Amino acid sequence: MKKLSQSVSYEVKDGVGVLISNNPPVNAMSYHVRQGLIDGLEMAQSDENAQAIVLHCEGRTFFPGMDITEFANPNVLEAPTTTGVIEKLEGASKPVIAAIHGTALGGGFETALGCHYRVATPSAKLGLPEVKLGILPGAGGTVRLPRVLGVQKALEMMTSGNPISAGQALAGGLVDEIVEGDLLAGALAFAKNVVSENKPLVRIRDSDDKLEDARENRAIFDDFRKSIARKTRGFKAPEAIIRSVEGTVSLPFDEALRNERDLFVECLKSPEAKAQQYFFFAERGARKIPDVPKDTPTRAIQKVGVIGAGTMGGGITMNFLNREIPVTIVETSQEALDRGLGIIEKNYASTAKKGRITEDDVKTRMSLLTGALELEALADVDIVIEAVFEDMDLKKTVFEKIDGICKPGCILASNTSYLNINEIAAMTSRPQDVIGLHFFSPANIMRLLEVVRGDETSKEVLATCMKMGAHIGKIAVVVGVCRGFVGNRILGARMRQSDDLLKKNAMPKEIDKVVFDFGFPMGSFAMRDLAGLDIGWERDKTPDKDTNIRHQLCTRGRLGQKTGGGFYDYEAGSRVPVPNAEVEQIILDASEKAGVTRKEISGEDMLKRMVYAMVNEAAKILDEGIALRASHIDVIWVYGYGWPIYRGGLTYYADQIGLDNIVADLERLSTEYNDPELEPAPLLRELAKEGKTFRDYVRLDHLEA
Ligand code: T1G
Ligand code: NAD
Repeated sequence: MKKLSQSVSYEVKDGVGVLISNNPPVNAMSYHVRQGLIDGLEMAQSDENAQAIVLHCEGRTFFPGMDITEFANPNVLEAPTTTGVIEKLEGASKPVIAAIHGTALGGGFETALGCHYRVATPSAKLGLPEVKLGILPGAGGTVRLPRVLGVQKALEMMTSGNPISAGQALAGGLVDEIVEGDLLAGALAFAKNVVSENKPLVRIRDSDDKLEDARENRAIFDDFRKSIARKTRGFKAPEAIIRSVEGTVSLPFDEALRNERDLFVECLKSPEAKAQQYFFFAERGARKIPDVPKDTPTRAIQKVGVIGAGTMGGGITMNFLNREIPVTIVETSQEALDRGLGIIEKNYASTAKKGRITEDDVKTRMSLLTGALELEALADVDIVIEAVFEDMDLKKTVFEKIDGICKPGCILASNTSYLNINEIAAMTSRPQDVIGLHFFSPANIMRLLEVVRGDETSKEVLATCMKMGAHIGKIAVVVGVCRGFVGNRILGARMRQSDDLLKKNAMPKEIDKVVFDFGFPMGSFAMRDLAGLDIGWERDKTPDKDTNIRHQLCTRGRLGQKTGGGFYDYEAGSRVPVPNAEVEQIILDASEKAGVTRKEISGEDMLKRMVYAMVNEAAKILDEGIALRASHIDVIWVYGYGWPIYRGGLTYYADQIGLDNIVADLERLSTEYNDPELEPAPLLRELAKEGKTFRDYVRLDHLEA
């Protein structure tokens, strides 16, 4: 075995030259990997003992693409490049076979497409996820993939960025053989067969019959643009992918490669790409808790108990059934239980109808679900997740009861949106086993999970819940105890600004347009119509009824989409918000009764009031240690509240604007609108004064060593 670089080595096995990469943790194609491959290919080419060449990666996966940590390097585009590696592969005079396991992604998949043949394990995944990093495949993916899959499928794969299975790749002609058992042995056998049967060196660049359809029907591109317009609003990379594939169809191969390269460089330099690459690492950073080491013991979660089969209880339950973990769900009445179980079954049935799961899956999952009317049914579960009404007394009663029922070591979790986990934990004899698990609605879809760490919550319980969260497909982020934790607390800051803007300056459609144009899926008032205006509304307990617009709407039965109207009207079966003149009159009347003289405000200032109030709240949250890092706040808002990922996240966005600029604007807005809540938070002032960013800020002193 000859070591060619710190990560690549070469040896000959049975007349086949094997290039082996070993670059933990995931064989990212760092510069030393690329250099090693180029040197190795030259060696294998001239090695008489090697009739063929196999590309193999040790460790958990084949190349998952370029090393994203290198993107910040100014010389990232200089040799050795992935394109350079692929030119050598494709141009080799001996058959080159890629042996794929784990995830062949991005530049890794492009490298495989440069090989003459590809074999894969059954569990392998293949894809071009570059669009999720704000870029496009830059090593020939947009030029070679359409030549195999055709233009439509290739565009779908690259603009979604989602991987396909080995089986789908085989069916699509992207993989030549699925290898059961030992991958390298299978690849060597395949290589020797290519040699012994003198099979051709299949260069994808040489075939373009799959491009004919698009050549004859260029409308395919505009049709595709229209089909993804809503989903990719604000993203730059999807359009760059389409333009590159247009080049693939209209230009000779090498010119198409250059066209792709130019578009790649353009994207790589874009603020969107930098923001999305920041977010890639922010998401992975949120998995690490400074004072909870990776090897902290965790408990097995094999049986789950859920209390309350309402909106959240049902969705939470489905997450575990989806992973074939049995769940016992407890309700107060048979009627409520049947309703809850019925909704779960209906959801699965509609998912099966869409072909996303099979009828057998539905049967299996429903067979793992048990309904009960007594908390005693939860005596032997490993974790209980409480999702009863948002009422502190009720939750305290429930926790007091389950403390006496559940076995030692059972984790007691609450899905409360706002309430104090420490107070709830104090109702039990085992506060170290109490934690908040704040799912987001719909709980079986939304990926965010705020893991609320109580003062007594043990590291073992925390580590167990982080691991469990990942296992059920959630992005778990640790937060501290305060009202509304991180996500809802910051949402509150934005809502207070939008409410004040409504009362003094603008109508729902104007305020929502600002939020929508910024990149959120919908504005504040449309979002409240979706959730229901009556959540937390108590007719008799509402203060200032005359000037409280939500109260005025609810008393008129305008509870949101569910009643066909709230801040907006909704046609039957439509979710499109339509402004309503009566609502606007209610708003004007409320201003008048409140003695407010309404005045114009610019869209820019509306945005600054809402977003900078959120930034201000984020600074307070960091200062109080409720979030461990600013990037955690960004992960929460992207996955829980639709913050546009191509803006990186709330604190990342603030850093781009400059905290000193934000402090200056907050001071102006606070004075101009006489709003003390817009007074810059002490931490924000401090960071701005020191010319620092949120990314510079790390506070760990509130965590025991
Ligand atoms: N570069 C650098 N580090 C990477 C990396 C990469 N491509 N992929 C993963 N890591 C690190 C990650 O930060 C983490 O580090 C550790 O590996 C484990 O990852 C020309 C230019 C491969 C499916 O977008 O999707 O090729 O936190 O925790 O959940 O067209 O990582 O432990 O310190 O995510 O098992 C395109 C990105 C690049 C794939 C594994 N490729 N990676 O998931 O582990 S652009 C991608 C992933 C490109 C070309 C262009 C996933 C994974 P740490 P992990 P995982
Ligand atoms: P819901 O009203 O839809 O359901 C609550 C269910 O709890 C009802 O079916 C009720 O019968 C049942 N219940 C009440 N007392 C019970 C008891 N003692 N034992 C067993 N079941 C009991 O409410 P929801 O929207 O699902 O909210 C539940 C919890 O989740 C609340 O704490 C809420 O703040 C939180 N939450 C809600 C959302 C959301 O968007 N709805 C999001 C995150 C968190």
